[in-house]
Amino acid sequence: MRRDVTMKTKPINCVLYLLLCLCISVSAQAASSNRVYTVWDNQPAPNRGGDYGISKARGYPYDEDWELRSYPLGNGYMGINLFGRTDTERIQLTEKTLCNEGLYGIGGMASCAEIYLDFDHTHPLNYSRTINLNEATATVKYRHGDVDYTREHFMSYPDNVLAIRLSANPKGKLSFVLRPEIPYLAPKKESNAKTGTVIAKADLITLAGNVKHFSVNYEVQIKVINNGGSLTATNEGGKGTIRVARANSVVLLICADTNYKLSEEVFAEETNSEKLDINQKPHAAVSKLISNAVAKGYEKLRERHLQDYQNLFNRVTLNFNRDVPQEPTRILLEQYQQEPSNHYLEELMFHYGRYLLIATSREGALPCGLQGVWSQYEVTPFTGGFWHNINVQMNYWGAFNTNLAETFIPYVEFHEAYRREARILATKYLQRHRPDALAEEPTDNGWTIGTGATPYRIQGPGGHSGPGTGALTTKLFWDYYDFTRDKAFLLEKAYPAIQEMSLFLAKTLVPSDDGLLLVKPSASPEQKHNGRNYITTGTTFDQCLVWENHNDLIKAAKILNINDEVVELAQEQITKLDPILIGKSGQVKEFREEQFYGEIGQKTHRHISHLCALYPGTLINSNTKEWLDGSIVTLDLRGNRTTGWAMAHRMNCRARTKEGEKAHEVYVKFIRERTLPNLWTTHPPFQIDGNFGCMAGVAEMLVQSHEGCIELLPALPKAWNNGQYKGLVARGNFEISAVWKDGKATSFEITSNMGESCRIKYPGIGRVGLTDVSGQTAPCTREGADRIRFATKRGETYILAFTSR
Ligand code: FUC
Repeated sequence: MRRDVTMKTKPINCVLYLLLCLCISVSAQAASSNRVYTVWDNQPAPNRGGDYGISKARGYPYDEDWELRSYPLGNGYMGINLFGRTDTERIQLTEKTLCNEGLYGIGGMASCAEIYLDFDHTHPLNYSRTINLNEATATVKYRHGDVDYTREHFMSYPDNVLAIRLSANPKGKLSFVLRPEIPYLAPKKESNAKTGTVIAKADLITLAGNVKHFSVNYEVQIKVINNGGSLTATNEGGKGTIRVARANSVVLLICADTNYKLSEEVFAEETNSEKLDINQKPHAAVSKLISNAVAKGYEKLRERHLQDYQNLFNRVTLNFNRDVPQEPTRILLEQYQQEPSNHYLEELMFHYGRYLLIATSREGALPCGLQGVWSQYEVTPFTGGFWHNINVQMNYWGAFNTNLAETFIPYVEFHEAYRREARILATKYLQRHRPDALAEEPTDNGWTIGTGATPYRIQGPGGHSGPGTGALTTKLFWDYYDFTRDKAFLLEKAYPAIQEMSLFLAKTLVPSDDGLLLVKPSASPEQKHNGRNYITTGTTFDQCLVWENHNDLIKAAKILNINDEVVELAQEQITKLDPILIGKSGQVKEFREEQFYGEIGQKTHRHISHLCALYPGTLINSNTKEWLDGSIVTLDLRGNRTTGWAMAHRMNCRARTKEGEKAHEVYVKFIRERTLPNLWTTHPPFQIDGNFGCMAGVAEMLVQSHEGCIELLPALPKAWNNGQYKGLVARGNFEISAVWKDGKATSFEITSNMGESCRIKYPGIGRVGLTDVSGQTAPCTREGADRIRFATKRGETYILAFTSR
């Protein structure tokens, strides 16, 4: 799948980028705010092959070496896992649209290719393999015999190519066999039947074939460009290989595509084999990508990759003023697991999250799934798809405040393609549960989405998760607007999604005897009672999410000056939702019929869906003290003994309750217990949502903006007593920088990207003078000791410096 996307750069960020490059070159490793971040090891990843039988796999396929130790790179369309081996290198390639039947029959991402490079270097010295997060490049370096070998890899988004440069010093010493394979040609299930050939011809190897279930035609091309030496292509036994002998250096260019087209049709309830056009072959598209890459050449491709990537990555810096340790990341993690005293790893995980988000979610490609853009499997756990009862949303929670809003656009494109089917699902849902509420026109029932979704199918809500799942999704649309203040997005993208969601949700409500409106049937995601899904009326999850969606609709309508019937309905209904109830243990109740905490459902359940109103929702906040206190009781009683992403949700909630120490405590636990040596995070199994959830959590501890003001350093733990950041984003599209010492701010900078009025909250801020960058006093209104308000000009930066510190 490939659609044309024009490269966009924010002018303001280009300037920032140039400044950053300057700083990095002056002092890369200094304790400045512009560090070079690496994930690295002094050993290659082992490659012992996958295993389905071992207990850790919990019945899922499991390749421990892939999951724990290989290093991921991605460009949104495709991803690789790099093992960095010196005997036989393994580069496993995934292309997001290549799916087979998958678990549950709704499609599942499956491995696309295994690219082997036989070097037979059995005794490497001075070995290292490194991902440089500032460049999104990966390097493998070692000495073997009297030769120094270097391999550099990057996955370019603008040119949609994986580029690898292999070199040897002294020259003429680079020899290896390139031996790619198509995995899973002998499927375990007939429904995953796959064909394919690997053909080498001169300097090109082509892997092409078909995955039967959805008629996916796929193709991968590997172009070999040698400097010196010779190439020999052979096809013995049908196995296409290229032997490189005595080259000075070699560039490999690798492109992949399928006949998948993101469209309304692909989600339609048609037979699986008709979803794609079997006569459409990706050959021309892949050949074009390869010839484009060849024409540009390695250096130009690298330059374009860096320009694209660093425009995103360099927008944010964050530094807790800890020394950069010299140990390999794997050892650093082991040390942290023993004694979590080196807070550098907490900083590194944040930056790794941003690296991973850029690698997995780019405009024109599919959104980021449960495993990002990576799967080595034939049958990927949970399909690797888009899970809507929290996971896919969590992938994007941190996109806005960490200055990567455009990474959410792939989800918007995905949504617009599936919306026609989602409307049909809404009608079906209402036919089943609320026939009296059905509209005459089937298109007038709004849209809905349930838990499971893949590039080929979506499902409606029901069973273990209530209709609130849809509103957990639209929250992202509102947040995109609220952080960017892009009114065209609000009108064209967010409003239709939110308005039609309100329309659907309005129909799921039934009047109660006491004049309320309650979602029926309703479920708090995945909660079970006496071993069965607990289906009831008006769970806090569903009630709150109706409230959030209606509230966002009302706000959006006001901004856009729209008054339609759905807005009027939302205004009428929102007062009757009674969404938050406090129980006899002081807890925010999960179920209306619950009295004491935990009497219904599992006490330590991983989902804390009733706190979605605290985060990512905003209904519970500092202005609703009783509910905020109730949230703390719930979090305390629920505990932190849980799975990966579930810890990340708790971390964000603790940030919102402004409990910095508690937020940090769960972050530490998360890194110690649910982080793998390659810094992927695990549910288990590996799920990327945890990486993104904790990245969002770090930002949420450092700046919040959901209470009508920008609250600076709202949940700062002692462990981060000194530090600085630049470029985090607050609602209203303000870029925030902060420097603090001994737990207290020394200065803040606020860049106003949209010229909106700004309100800041921080202890003692009322005493601090506001200036512009030239040091001129800027007008500002004090609203007590801890709050100020000021008008801003678009593009201007404002400074608050605490002189006495
Ligand atoms: C949700 C969670 C599970 C898992 C799955 C992918 O259903 O409840 O724990 O993360 O998504």
